[in-house]
Amino acid sequence: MIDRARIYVKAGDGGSGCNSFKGVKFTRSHHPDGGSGGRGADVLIRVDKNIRELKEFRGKQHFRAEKGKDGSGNKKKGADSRPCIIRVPPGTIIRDVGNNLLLGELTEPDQELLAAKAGEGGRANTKTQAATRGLPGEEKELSLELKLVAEIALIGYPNSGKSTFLTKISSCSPKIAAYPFTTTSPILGPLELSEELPLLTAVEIPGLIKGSNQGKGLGAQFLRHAERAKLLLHLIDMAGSEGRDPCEDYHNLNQELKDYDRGLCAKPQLLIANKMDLPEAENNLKKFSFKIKEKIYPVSAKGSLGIEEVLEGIRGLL
Ligand SMILES: Nc1nc2c(ncn2[C@@H]2O[C@H](COP(=O)(O)OP(=O)(O)OP(=O)(O)O)[C@@H](O)[C@H]2O)c(=O)[nH]1
Ligand SMILES: [Mg+2]
Repeated sequence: MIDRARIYVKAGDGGSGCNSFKGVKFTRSHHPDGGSGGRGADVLIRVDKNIRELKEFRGKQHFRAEKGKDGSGNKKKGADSRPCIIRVPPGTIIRDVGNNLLLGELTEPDQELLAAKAGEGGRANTKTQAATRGLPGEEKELSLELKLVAEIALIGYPNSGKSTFLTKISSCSPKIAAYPFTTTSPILGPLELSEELPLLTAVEIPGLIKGSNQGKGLGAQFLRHAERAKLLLHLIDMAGSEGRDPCEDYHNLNQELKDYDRGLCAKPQLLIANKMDLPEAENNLKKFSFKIKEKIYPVSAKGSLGIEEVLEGIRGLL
């Protein structure tokens, strides 16, 4: 997933004002009749909810907006130019590389930011003054960073059943397989909790294991996409597949959240004990709930058991 990009933007310069004089009939005098220059085009950054990542900026990094049209005789003003619009996914953070200033965060559909301001058009000539050139448009180097907009983030060890669970609560169909790191970039799924509530989004965060913050597995690179979440769904493989211990998994993952920091470990968590259809799970759950005094939702994502209770829990917490 491409979730960072750097682009260069240049707003349009203003068009030049026109130097022109018109003779007055039956006299030797002349009146100025130049037109002023048109305004250049702004560079706007706008959210397009159909875009999911910053991929297209790999191929195109330079955006130059059009210059304003020059003025002409007969007091004809040059036309203003139309803005150059750069489309980005919801959740894009825009910074000016030159001074490292945050220009804005765009999260809502069609939200817009003025990235570079156009130059005004030049003045037309007067009796005493010559016409002027248009002003230059701003130019900047910008960094774009994507932090997905999702109210709910699914976290858990590889193979704990995050993708399987996501297919049961939302209408998306990620790849599911019995090997770790099947999901290699965050997956978004729309989630309708009830007809009265707005449509929510859930995101599967891939590749968290002990040491993710030191770059193990896929590293903690994708945890950024859980930062906007209001709620974390923490999936634990209660069957302890591949000889793992569910209690250790739980503590290790929470340690990774603490090490990553940025408020993630303070977010409310809903604990989901998955794979309860497997024989080892029942006994493991007993041991687990003896050690960890939190509310636990026993689930079989594969067998579609316990899903409604989790949705009820989400409704309660949100
Ligand atoms: N028995 C059983 N198997 C499950 C259950 N949920 C998931 N699985 C299986 O566990 C394996 C991993 O499932 P995924 O949904 O791909 O797990 P994941 O957490 O998304 O895995 P990564 O994307 O690799 O991190 C698959 O073979 C699933 O069929 C469950 O409730 N019961
Ligand atoms: Mg997955």
